[in-house]
Amino acid sequence: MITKEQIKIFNDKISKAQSIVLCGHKNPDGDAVGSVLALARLIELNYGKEVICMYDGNVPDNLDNVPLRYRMRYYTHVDDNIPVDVAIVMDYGIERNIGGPKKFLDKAKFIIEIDHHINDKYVGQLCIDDQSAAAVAEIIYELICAAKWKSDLTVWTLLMTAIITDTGCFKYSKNGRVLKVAADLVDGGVNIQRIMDDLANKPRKTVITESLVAGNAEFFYKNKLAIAIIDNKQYKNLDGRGETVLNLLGQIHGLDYIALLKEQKPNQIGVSLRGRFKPVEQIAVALGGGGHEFAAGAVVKDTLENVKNRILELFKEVIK
Ligand SMILES: [Mn+2]
Repeated sequence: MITKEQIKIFNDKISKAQSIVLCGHKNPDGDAVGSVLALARLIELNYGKEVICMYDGNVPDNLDNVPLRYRMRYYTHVDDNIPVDVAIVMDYGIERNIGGPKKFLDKAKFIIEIDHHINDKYVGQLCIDDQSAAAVAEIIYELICAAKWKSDLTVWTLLMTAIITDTGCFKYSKNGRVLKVAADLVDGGVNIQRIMDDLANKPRKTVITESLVAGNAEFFYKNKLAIAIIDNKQYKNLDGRGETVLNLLGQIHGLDYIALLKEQKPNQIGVSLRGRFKPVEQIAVALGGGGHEFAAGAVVKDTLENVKNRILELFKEVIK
């Protein structure tokens, strides 16, 4: 629930600001990019102010066709010396996830955060947070309604892109609210099919790597567990987190668990775990990570072989 007081502060700070920067988390996903660009456009439409949108890490190729994508600037390409009256940080969760743009927050006179994660500490002085939202885009939509902002099809398309990516195409909707927002956006002219087609955009080497990795998966414990491995050479061809490999293997009848091991660097393995109606979070926690009940992960500083063996052991306990 967005309060009148929050809107008043937002209004005040943005109206007076000469220089505004926006960012999401490092390696921004559809929600971070979509929400940043949507809010940038909203501020320009409603306050007549230009803002700077920045990011750290990589923007995945599947977001190439997002409206206003060109507005996202790598943070080192933004002049260090610019004054910052207001910084708005979205979808960040924990401070460490902000990455390079943090230095622009550090010198901002005022920070606004808009988030749907659990925050370890709040970086914002104005916090428009809602953990029951399925995406930050849902909060932005509520902001549009509550503040009675002017909006347009570009904003709505960005919000829908964010919602579709963050909810895994509505799979992870936490409640009906996100579907109501989506319904409003469709009635406003958003074309879901067009957005989905635009999101299906990867380099050939990525698709070939993903299919090879899925094809080489190994199966354990009466085919209840699949382990797929992306070595360091293949990792460089990957775009995003290898979600496609998990989705492909996740269709196998009778399979309960999937572990995807990504050799990000020698001795640094990113682990993605999925359970089909079976919890995997505790295994991620045992590996020093975390996540959600059926989708979790960790980054383990060890060799591929050791991490694989550790995962086999952990699952052995679970699959009896
Ligand atoms: Mn998000």
